[in-house]
Amino acid sequence: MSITKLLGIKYPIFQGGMAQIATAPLVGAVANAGGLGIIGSGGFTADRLREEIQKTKAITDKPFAVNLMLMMKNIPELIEVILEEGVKIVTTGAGTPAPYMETFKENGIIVIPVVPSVKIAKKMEALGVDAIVAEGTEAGGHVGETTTMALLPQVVSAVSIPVIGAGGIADGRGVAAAFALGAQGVQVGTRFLATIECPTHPNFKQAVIEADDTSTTVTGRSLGGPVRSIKNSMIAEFLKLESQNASRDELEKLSMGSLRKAVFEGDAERGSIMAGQICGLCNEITTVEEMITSMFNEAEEVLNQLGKITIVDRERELVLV
Ligand code: TUI
Repeated sequence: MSITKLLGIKYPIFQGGMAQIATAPLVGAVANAGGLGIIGSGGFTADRLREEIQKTKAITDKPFAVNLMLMMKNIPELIEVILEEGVKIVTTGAGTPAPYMETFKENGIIVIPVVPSVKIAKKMEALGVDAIVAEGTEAGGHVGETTTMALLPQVVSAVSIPVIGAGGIADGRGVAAAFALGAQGVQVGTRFLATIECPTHPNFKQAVIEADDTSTTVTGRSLGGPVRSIKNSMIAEFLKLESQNASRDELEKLSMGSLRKAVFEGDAERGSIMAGQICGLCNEITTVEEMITSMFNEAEEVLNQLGKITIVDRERELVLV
């Protein structure tokens, strides 16, 4: 079954479950535009998640999902809320959903983990998940080391469940490329940061719009949790401390609360503006609907054009003989 049929959506696009950002206004808009909106529950209490689910239901009657950031300690409480509210699609990140699979399956929940490697993709398939998001290191936030270009076809070859491509996709060309590599859909985060419905401080959006292809970097490798964000004075300080082998305590003190500082206070210098390498293509703010429809119109155009291209000159041998 196609991923769109399985999930009851029109366009095969997931909106990444970005912590503190992917809340009701964005999720509801994506669902109404025909994509899969995903509430980012990272940093939420159970009550806050319930509130966001109810607000989303007030905006849309279309399916939507909740992302569980598995480094969080309150996952069992968040799952209780997901069950009580009847949410039927869960994506996971930053860990394994193994301890919760039985609960998910007993309750008919579709489980789609985000993975950064072939090894983890295979492990997830063996758990009985329904599909996989293969996320390359171009993505924003918590990332692995392999690029989307290399990761996606390797994951597609390694598993027999549907694969969604993520990391570095912001327009129709990226969608077409992901399909060429064997994906059945795409997950997009950064491009949604430059939408009207994205509920971040205007300074956060501006930083994304102004960024180019070299504006992001990865911090936190020394802590075993690499995170991609737009360079600023806090990130420069973090990298300097890491190069001096600073302690975990010192590094965590610097980054504590920095995502909220960027998202809500608009502090573009001391806050953490998590975004992917494709931010250089996110140059104007549009509505979510405009974004999704133009992305898929362009993807169809690109794929049609590619169908007309001659790559191998089959007459060449004849001409030469
Ligand atoms: O999770 C993400 N991206 C995120 S989470 C996040 S919240 C955060 N806030 C502050 C500091 C750090 C994080 C921001 N961005 N993407 C999905 C993703 N999952 N990327 C990598 C993974 C992953 C990593 C290891 C998935 C599974 C895994 O291991 C599973 C296993 O079985 O070992």
